[in-house]
Amino acid sequence: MKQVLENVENQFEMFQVLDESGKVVNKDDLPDLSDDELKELMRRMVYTRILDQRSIALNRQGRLGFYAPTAGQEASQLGSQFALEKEDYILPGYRDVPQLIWQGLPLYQAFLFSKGHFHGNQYPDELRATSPQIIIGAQYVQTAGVALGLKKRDKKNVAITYTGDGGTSQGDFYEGINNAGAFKAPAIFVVQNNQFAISVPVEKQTNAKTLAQKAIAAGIEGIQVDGMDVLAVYAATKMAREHAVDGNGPTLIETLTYRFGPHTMSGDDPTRYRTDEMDQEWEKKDPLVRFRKYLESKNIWTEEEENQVIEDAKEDIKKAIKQAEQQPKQKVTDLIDNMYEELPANLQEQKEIYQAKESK
Ligand SMILES: Cc1ncc(C[n+]2csc(CCOP(=O)(O)OP(=O)(O)O)c2C)c(N)n1
Ligand SMILES: [Mg+2]
Repeated sequence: MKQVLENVENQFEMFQVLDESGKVVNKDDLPDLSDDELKELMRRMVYTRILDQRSIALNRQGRLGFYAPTAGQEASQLGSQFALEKEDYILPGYRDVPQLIWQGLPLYQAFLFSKGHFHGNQYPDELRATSPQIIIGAQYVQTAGVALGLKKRDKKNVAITYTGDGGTSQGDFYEGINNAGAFKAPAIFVVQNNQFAISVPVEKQTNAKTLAQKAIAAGIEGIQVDGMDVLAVYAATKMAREHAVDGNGPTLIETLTYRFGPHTMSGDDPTRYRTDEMDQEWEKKDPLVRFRKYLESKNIWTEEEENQVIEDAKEDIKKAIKQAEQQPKQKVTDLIDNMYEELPANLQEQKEIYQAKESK
């Protein structure tokens, strides 16, 4: 019995393309991306790092509401999103706003989501996504359903979802991967293993040596990927996407990553549950540093280009937060209208009371 488990666990070696110094360690799986595409990936990672820094500052100024920091997880988030097609579906968790933005969510709406304004969840028609899920793991079940729908409609598209290491302990996680496996639905289940569920380390979360191996019980593909290596995450997601649209069913991708900041801006203190050594060890794996080194070795990325991206990001953010702040405040009647297609009589009565107040 012990041998069976060991045999399984030994299969889940971390998949990597670039090492920490930006050198290609796996030529066979180096993705076929043009120089322009490589630069676009870098641009998105730099932009998203700035967005994270500015979002934290705006939150502290009281200009944003709920915010879950993303620095450190850019390769996991953007490498996987870069492998998607426009008509693929994203079912994100609360930390996955960057994927939505790069799939087409206007920045000012991302800010409105943070502020708890309903317009932050009214997505453009061409953006196929649900709004960030707060209930841990719930999006995994929904993804099985969306993917099955795509299959039944003969679409050559996938539904991709994201949860964290903590999310893999939820019943919804197992229900989602099992159901999608049973129906060979075109789903991609990403687990961003950032080592902690708020303050709980992954070693206390599960006795499983990897989270990727949880795929075995569902009879689906599973792979553990270096989540600080954007090319590895891209390559794994691209493979999973092809596998799914070819009718072979879902893949579980565990990305090994780290959040450099706190869990959210609501007040946890990472120094109470993480050591400086651990932070430093992961900072050496910073996905931006590694990819920058790779691009510099190919002579396709300069400091000037990076500074330009930073300036552009700051400018966009300034405009977007202004636009978000100009959005009319939400009213009680907006809440009622957004919740109900047909109003029960008691709410109709209440709505009229509020309408009268709001029109004053
Ligand atoms: C069903 C449910 N239980 C508990 C919570 C409270 N909660 C919010 S975030 C979180 C930790 C999640 O950790 P992980 O899945 O590793 O994701 P990460 O935040 O690290 O990206 C918990 C327990 C919740 N939102 N939903
Ligand atoms: Mg986590």
